[in-house]
Amino acid sequence: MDAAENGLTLRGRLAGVDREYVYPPSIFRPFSDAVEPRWMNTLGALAATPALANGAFEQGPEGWHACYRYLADEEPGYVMEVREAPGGGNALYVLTREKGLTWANDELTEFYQVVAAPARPVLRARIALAARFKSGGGYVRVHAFREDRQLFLMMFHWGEDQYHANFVPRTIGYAVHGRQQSWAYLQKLGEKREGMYWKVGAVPGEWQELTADIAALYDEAQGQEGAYAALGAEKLVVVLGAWCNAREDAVGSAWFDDIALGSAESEPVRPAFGGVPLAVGPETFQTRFGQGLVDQLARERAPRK
Ligand SMILES: [Ca+2]
Repeated sequence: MDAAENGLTLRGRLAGVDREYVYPPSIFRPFSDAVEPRWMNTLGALAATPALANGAFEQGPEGWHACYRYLADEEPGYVMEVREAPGGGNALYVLTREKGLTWANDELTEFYQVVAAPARPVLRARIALAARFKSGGGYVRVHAFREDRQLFLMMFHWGEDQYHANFVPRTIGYAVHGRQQSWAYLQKLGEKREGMYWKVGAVPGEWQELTADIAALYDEAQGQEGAYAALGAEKLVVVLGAWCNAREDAVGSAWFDDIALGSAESEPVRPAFGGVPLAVGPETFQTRFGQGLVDQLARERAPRK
């Protein structure tokens, strides 16, 4: 690396290759705290905006934060772009795919906003799968905070083989707490009744609507009316993402559009995805994310006979 008045020159050489490569400055994308504030802050420390902005993506990615990732020139493993949607208008396209590297982990890619919690929040979103997922899927996630303390997390997700996704829970936990968490992070939240999970049946190529009355779902899950109001939630983090495992040809990809976070009207809103009601029961607190590593470690620790 050469430092000069007009900047740095970065030179690289592959092991065993004589020729040097000078990295052109154009390949370095600028990074600032505003691009991906989670690199410098815990999720709960981020300031909330008064309202969710640009939920229809007609102003491109404005108002949204995105994962900051290395993007290969060809066939990048991660895509998070606002594009012209199937059926017209702009929508967010998110893709995570496996890159065939032996050291790679399961991965996720996401867009998010931190918003002041409306009274009795209702989240609406339209979702269309770009293609059928394979050993992967996607989600809409909502984290609720009072000051910097996470009150709960809700995840409306689709896909397959959550069992082998060990780093997805860790990545989510890291963003919340700023330090390494267990692969059983989501399950542990469920045990404390702070993690709620709905597996929904997303159909490739079809726009489907998520209607989530956050307060009603929380009250029903906790079995107590007024439970949400008693939390004093101050801000919500709305996250749109796709994940996949480190398995051959694994992929998750989806379109997101018309994201809205409002207050419940006097008429109750029935929580649903694609017209199917979101059921609440003991399974709401359970998830398979991270279970593969939980089982593997239990086997390794079991006394040999
Ligand atoms: Ca749109």
